[in-house]
Amino acid sequence: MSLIFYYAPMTSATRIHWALEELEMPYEKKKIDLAKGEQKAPEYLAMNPNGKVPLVFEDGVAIYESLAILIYLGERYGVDKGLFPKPGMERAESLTWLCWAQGTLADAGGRMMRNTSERFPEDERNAKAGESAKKELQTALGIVERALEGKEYLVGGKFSYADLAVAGFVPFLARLGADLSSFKNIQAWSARCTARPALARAMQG
Ligand SMILES: N[C@@H](CCC(=O)N[C@@H](CS)C(=O)NCC(=O)O)C(=O)O
Repeated sequence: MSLIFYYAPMTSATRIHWALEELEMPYEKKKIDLAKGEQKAPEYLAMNPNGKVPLVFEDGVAIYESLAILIYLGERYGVDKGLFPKPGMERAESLTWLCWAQGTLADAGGRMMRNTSERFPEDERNAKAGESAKKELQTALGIVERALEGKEYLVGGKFSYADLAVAGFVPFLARLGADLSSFKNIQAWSARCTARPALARAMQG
């Protein structure tokens, strides 16, 4: 077993946990206790100088940033398993969704959270920035809604890492206060994706 997955439950690592479970291949899990600061221990920082999860260590290389890990897993293992298209136009579509999920969708959600959530100090929150992030989030969700029109999944007619990359953020965004009520396609697709046994296994921690 050569792949080691460093994670903490209910964090950015959960999408990667889900992605690994979808592959149904052996890997070793190492839970990092964020509350104890294990992500800032020198031996961990030597692998990921950002001191964050997730991290995948394989063949002597530490791979961090969940987007990079998802692409790595997709390219190396996901093609054979039908989770990531081989190089070509469907691969390009998948990469678009993976990058868009992180750079546009989650970015708007993150800004909304930082500016509206009481978990962040009041003097660091900006109501106007929170409001415009919320609008951007609704616009972004509208893009997913239209992309799903007449389709069960985003790319190639079957579940893939493109769906995982986007749907993996939806429950978090809903908890944050994103309004999904008019997005019927997203609701049905998100329910399909999040009902997958691989996600249930990942959620066990
Ligand atoms: N851009 C990074 C974000 C990773 C991240 O923010 N991880 C958080 C958990 S959600 C973390 O490890 N926080 C611990 C810390 O900052 O000390 C990724 O996508 O992998």
